[in-house]
Amino acid sequence: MAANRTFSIIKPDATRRNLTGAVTKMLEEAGLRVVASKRIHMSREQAEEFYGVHRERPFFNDLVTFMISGPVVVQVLEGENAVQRNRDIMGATNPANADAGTIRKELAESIEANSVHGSDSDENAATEIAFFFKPEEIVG
Ligand code: RTP
Ligand code: MG
Repeated sequence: MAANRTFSIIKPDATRRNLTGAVTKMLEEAGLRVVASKRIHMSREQAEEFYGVHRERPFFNDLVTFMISGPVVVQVLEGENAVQRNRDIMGATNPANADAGTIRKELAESIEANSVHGSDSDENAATEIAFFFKPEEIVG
């Protein structure tokens, strides 16, 4: 399987607890390489657009408010089966259900403050990468 890319966000609960390095270390140890990274503070409009697919979900407003509650680190990750590899190391959405050794089990606070986002398909990865990065900002 050829190396490919996915998109990751280190969420505000993790940046607030100074866990950017800890999360990145777990991603790297899972075989992913950070080929683009920047720390940003999303606007409400940006977060609403990014999570547009969840607009009708009951948790949408809380999720957007959480995602703009502090800085995040947006990253492009490269590796074999990058999307699935990242989902595997992230663990289940709710840290209570996540497997031992996953980022969410080891580091997350709650189903909302769950430390990381990761694209769920190659198609969404491409869309999400383009939402935050220009091609020249990604150095493979
Ligand atoms: P993500 O998109 O962030 O990688 O996480 P995911 O696929 O595991 O979860 P998803 O269903 O796409 O939900 C997106 C984010 O919304 C928050 N959430 N809150 N309060 C709740 O019941 C609830 N459910 C989901 C989480 O921050 C989740 O990552
Ligand atoms: Mg999702």
